[in-house]
Amino acid sequence: MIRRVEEPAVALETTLLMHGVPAAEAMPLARDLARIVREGGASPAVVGVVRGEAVVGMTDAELEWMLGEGAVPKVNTSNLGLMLHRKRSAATTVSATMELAASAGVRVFATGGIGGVHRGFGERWDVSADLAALARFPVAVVASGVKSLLDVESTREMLETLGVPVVGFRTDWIPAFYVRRSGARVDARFDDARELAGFVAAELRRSGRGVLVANPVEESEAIDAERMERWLELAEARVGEAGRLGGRDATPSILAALHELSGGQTLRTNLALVRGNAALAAELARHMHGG
Ligand code: PSU
Ligand code: MN
Repeated sequence: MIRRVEEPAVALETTLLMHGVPAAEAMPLARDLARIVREGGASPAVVGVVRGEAVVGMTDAELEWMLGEGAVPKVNTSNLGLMLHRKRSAATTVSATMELAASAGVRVFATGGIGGVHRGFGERWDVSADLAALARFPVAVVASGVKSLLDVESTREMLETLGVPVVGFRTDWIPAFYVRRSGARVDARFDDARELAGFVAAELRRSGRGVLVANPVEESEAIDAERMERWLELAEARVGEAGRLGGRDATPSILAALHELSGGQTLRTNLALVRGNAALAAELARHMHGG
């Protein structure tokens, strides 16, 4: 593994850049996130697999190369090792990013939303490896909760089963990505970043597991719940049966359909929430490092 980062550090994932936003937005977003993390007093560490090498702290050149490749697959903890073995390149999801961040000693990670329990899991099991990773790797994941295309309540239950604390930053509710609140509650609310950092540092050390820090998108960029539900129905219909039932390609195709259907609103909200998470993650990393 290549580790190219100084503490306090904030890990950033490549799947979000490669598969979560339109290609034209990826590099500008990456640069923006890096700037936000630096302004928050921490160093950005983009995580990915570059030609068979796991990298924590990708260079701009490596990232530009990867984003230009087009056909780089997303990997989770199950196929990360295979990509290394076969000397391939891959974009890391939350689970694979957590694993690599943990082995590099990076304790804070900012993303958009985590994967979770898909709707319809009673018919066919599709639960993101992100949940198991939260129970395995001592990394705090700052995210705007769970994508609304998932079953948020079931995801919340599963996190509890796995023993993963879910804490809200200035909220009592787990956000549903574009929407500021779902019907599921956090375990505890923190209003002060320094106090939250104190809990996170102690909890990672104590439990050896992860923590989910739920940070809702700023109010001015949030999407109303009913409107979101309508767009989601349309997007799922467009993507079709394969998309609805899940699989690794479900998320990227539904997100792309949503961006189009909403006239770009979901994309604007998506970008805003990731930026907000990067800012909070940097603040946490700084406090956790004694700053
Ligand atoms: N949420 C988004 N955009 C994304 C993802 C989540 O808004 O691109 C990515 C993250 O990398 C997350 C992954 O870890 O999707 C989950 O995929 P799956 O359901 O296949 O585990
Ligand atoms: Mn899945």
